[in-house]
Parts: sequence; structure tokens; C-alpha cells
Amino acid sequence: MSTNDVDVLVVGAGFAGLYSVHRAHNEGWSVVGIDAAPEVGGTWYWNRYPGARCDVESMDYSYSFDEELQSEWRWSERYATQPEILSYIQHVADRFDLRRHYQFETRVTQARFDETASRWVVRTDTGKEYRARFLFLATGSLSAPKIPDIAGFEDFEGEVYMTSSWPATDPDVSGKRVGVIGTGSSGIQCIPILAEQAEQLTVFQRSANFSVPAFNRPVDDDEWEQALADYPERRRLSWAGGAGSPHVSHPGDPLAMNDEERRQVLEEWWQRGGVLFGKTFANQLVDRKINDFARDYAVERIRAIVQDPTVADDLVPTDHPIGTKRICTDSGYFETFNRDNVELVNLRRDPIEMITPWGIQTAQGAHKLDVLVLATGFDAMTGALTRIDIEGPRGDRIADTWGNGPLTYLGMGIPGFPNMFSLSGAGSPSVLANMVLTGEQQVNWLVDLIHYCDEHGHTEVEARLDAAKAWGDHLDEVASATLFVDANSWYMGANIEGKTRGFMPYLGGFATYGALCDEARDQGYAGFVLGS
Ligand code: N01
Repeated sequence: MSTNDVDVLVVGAGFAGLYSVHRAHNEGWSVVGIDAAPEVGGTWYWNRYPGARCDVESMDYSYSFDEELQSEWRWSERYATQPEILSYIQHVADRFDLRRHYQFETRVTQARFDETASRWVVRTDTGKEYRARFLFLATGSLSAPKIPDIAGFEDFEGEVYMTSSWPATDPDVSGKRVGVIGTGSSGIQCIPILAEQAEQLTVFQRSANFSVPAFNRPVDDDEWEQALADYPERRRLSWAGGAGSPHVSHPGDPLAMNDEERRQVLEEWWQRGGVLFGKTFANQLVDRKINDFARDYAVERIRAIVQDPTVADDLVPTDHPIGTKRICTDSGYFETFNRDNVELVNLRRDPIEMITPWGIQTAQGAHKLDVLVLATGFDAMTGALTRIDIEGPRGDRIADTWGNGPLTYLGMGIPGFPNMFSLSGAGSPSVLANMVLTGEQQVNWLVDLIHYCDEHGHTEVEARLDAAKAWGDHLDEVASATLFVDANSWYMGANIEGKTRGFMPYLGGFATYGALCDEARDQGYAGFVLGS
């Protein structure tokens, strides 16, 4: 068994992981990155299902740390496709020569803290072992797929594909009967395309979701030139914003508007597309009455598209305020249900009894399938970490520490686990903000922290339990003042049976979070135990 001893070991080659490696190397630290995939990309490597596309505009969903990088990469569409985002990440890896630091096709299986040397000992599934002063877990919030526990699954004799690990070569589904389980963002993006390719498509929907058209379009040269000129201001607004993007809500009070005025605003924000509709009014996710204005408008749009009123009834979400599950961003989703070759099965009325060798048997019918697509989501925010066997110096195990929900200080430090940090995950704005900028902000902050430790002779830095508990209380307090806690969402851990419920990301806003991190730094990192 060979051993590598480095300053920083980064798990993950997505946005946060690559930037960690880049920063660590530039600071003159030895660094190694590890990723299970054969290539950089993180979530954008794995989620290559047809129609995969980001729901944050490309101009914003890209690194801000290098002016030249920012201006030399030309995005072709308002919302980039998965292949274009993956090409961008590959370009970044090449441009900054990051691949040479990585071990690909390697999964981290175990990490133990060696107290005598203040080093993490990290083991992998290839047998290779590493030692590192600092462990950065850039493992992704949506990277541990959830495989549904449905009787008979193993017996299915057709092809099975998961949106979260779609084959590199697109399977040919033409002339085939395809079934899709799951109608979250992934299902809603691939369903229209699979419907065009397949002979017959059956959508098995347990929960209807709100989806707003992306109104995607190519970016022409004039628009691009203007966008480049506006970039500094766009970035300034993003760093100062609640979600790491330059967009804001309408300044008016919807309760003081008449129906026509409100409608005009809703129409305008609808046309902005996708998740942006979720922030039409400032208090939309706090005040039920305001939420209902947006909700009623979205329902009206669904009913205007779907021709069969019974199918439309089934496609209207009834179990959560709009936006409390991530609003999906689609291209032709509801229109798909007007096609002759598409059938919607409402699992709340007609539940799956079992998967059989030939397809899916529901309470009311037999659905013969050649292909089964699982768009069933993830063990979000905690799954990627708790699936690694991590043990701290006093015997704390991450699966236990996070057994009742993720416990973090500022979303990065975890009590019981010195010199180990979580990135773009639970306890930080992460999935509610721009993941690329969140990664930059956290990595920059951690680099400062490591410098501080070095300058003051601290070889160990560990989040204090009381600081983490106070941070958790703050998270709960902020979340419980919103409507988010009313939804059975993956934000709440509600999509995984037995998972403790609690709102996992930080809802206080991206800029506020950054300011709180800076305040902690300026106070000498009082939320950490610093020692040697
Ligand atoms: O996963 P999901 P996702 N039987 O958890 C259903 C990001 N993302 O991969 O709600 C039947 O949202 C489940 O039903 P229910 C984005 O943040 C972004 O689609 O549990 N159905 C649900 O319908 C997003 O929120 C982009 O009742 C079962 C679906 O599977 C997040 O990733 C694109 C089931 C899972 O939906 C996750 O999205 C894609 C069962 N046993 C993803 N188990 C963009 O940027 C689960 N389901 C656009």
C-alpha cells in the first residue's frame, strides 16, 4: 500500500472541489484531489440524462475568480446544457492544470484522524492510502442517489437507467415502451425528450411539482458583448444578493396591489423563467397569502396547457406552497401530456404494487415496459458524507454525529472532526444559492483559516460544539419563519425514509451568510477550538 502525505486532500472534482485544489496549489500547499468519476465535473459528470440543463443562468453559474476565464468562455445559451457545463469545467481543469492533482476512478471509503501527527488518514477503494493535514469534503449535496425500495425491482428484465448516473452513450429508446418514476427537476427535464424518442412513455408520478418554463434561448453576439460589459455589476449584485445571482423580487407589496397590478407582476416574473418565478414577491416564501397569488397563477398556467382536465388535475401540486420544493425549470413539460404516446399514472390514486419482469403493476393496471428510468432523487446534503466511514480522534463517527440531522458550524466545521470541512453542503446556503459562488466563498474563507492556524502555530482546528449548536438553532429559527418547513422536501430530509426531519440548508441568504463567516474570522475564529 503506497502512502501520500499532503497538506490538503480534497474529495470531489465538482465546482467546489476544483476550486479547492486550485487555491490550495496556489498557496504553495501540497494537494491531492480524489473523485469516483473518471473525469472532472462532479454533478455535471454524472447527471447527463437527456435534457439536463442548469436552472441558474450560465453567466452566473460560472467561476468569478478569474477575469480572463470569465471573459474567454462564451456561453451559447441562457441556460447551459449539461454537455456545455461539463465542457466548461473541463476547460477550467485544463486552463489551471488541475487534473494532475487528481486521482480519478477512486472512491474515498474511510477517514481516521491520527492525533499523534494531526493528520487524516484517508483510505480508498483502490487500496491507496493518503495522509493529509486538512480534509475538504466537496462531495456534493446531490450526489448520493436514492434507489427506491420497490418490491420486484431486481426482477425487471428490461433496461434500467438512473438520471443520476446516465450512460455516457445515450441509450436508444426509439420504438420502446419507457416508464419514468419521479417527477422532480430531473424527471421533468428528461420526460419531454424521452416522449419524443420513445414509442410509449408512462410517467409514474407520486407528487406533482411546480414547473416554470425556462424560456431558454441562444445568446447572440450582441447580447454577449453587452453581457460582458455588464459582468462586473452582475457579479457585484450576485455577491450582495440573497441567492448568489443578480435577480431581485418586485419591490411592491402584493397585498396593496389590485388583481390586475398583481397579475402584471406575476406575468413579468413568469416570463423571466424557471426558479426566478419563485422570487416574484419578496415575502412569497414567508406569507401564505402572497404565496397563494403565485401558486394560483402557476396552476392557471398548467390548466391552460394541459388539454385533458383530469390529467391537469393530477399535474397540479396540492401538497406544498409554491417554491418550498425547488421549482422545476422545464422546456415543454406540461405540453408533453397532450401527446398521444404519453400516459400519466397518479401513484397517489393508483400506487405501484410491484415491479415485475415485464414492467410495473399498479393497483389499477399493468404497464408493460422495455425501459425503466429512475429519476428518484438523492439522499440529499448528508448522504455523500455519511456514506464515508469517518471517525474523529475521540471516536465520533459522522454517521452518528449527523444521525439526527447535520450538525455544523457555519456549514463547514463539524464538532468532533478537527481539520475537516464540508463544502457547499448542509448548514450553508449551498443548494439555495449559486453553488459556484458558494464554493468560492467557502474555499477562500477556509484558506484564510488555514493561514491563520499556520501563523499562530495551531496544528488543529475544530468546530466547538456550542458554536455548532448555536448555528443549528439559528438555522432552525430562520427556516421556521418561512413556509419551507411546510413541504415534505429533500431540503427537510423528508424524501428518505427514517431520515430525521429538519431544514438542512441555510435560509438566511448568501450575502448574509458571507458576512457572518467574515465576522467569525474577524473575531479570531472564536467558534473553533484552535490547538496543537
Ligand atoms: O430529485 P427529487 P431530482 N415511488 O427528489 C419520486 C437539483 N436538480 O433528481 O416527491 C415513486 O426532486 C419523488 O416523489 P415524492 C434540484 O435542486 C437541478 O429530480 O417523494 N416516486 C419525486 O417526484 C432538484 O430539486 C436541476 O413523492 C418516487 C422524484 O422521485 C434536485 O436536484 C436538474 C419514489 C425525485 O425528485 C433533485 O432533483 C435536476 C418511489 N419509491 C436536479 N421515490 C436543474 O438545474 C422517489 N420518487 C434544472
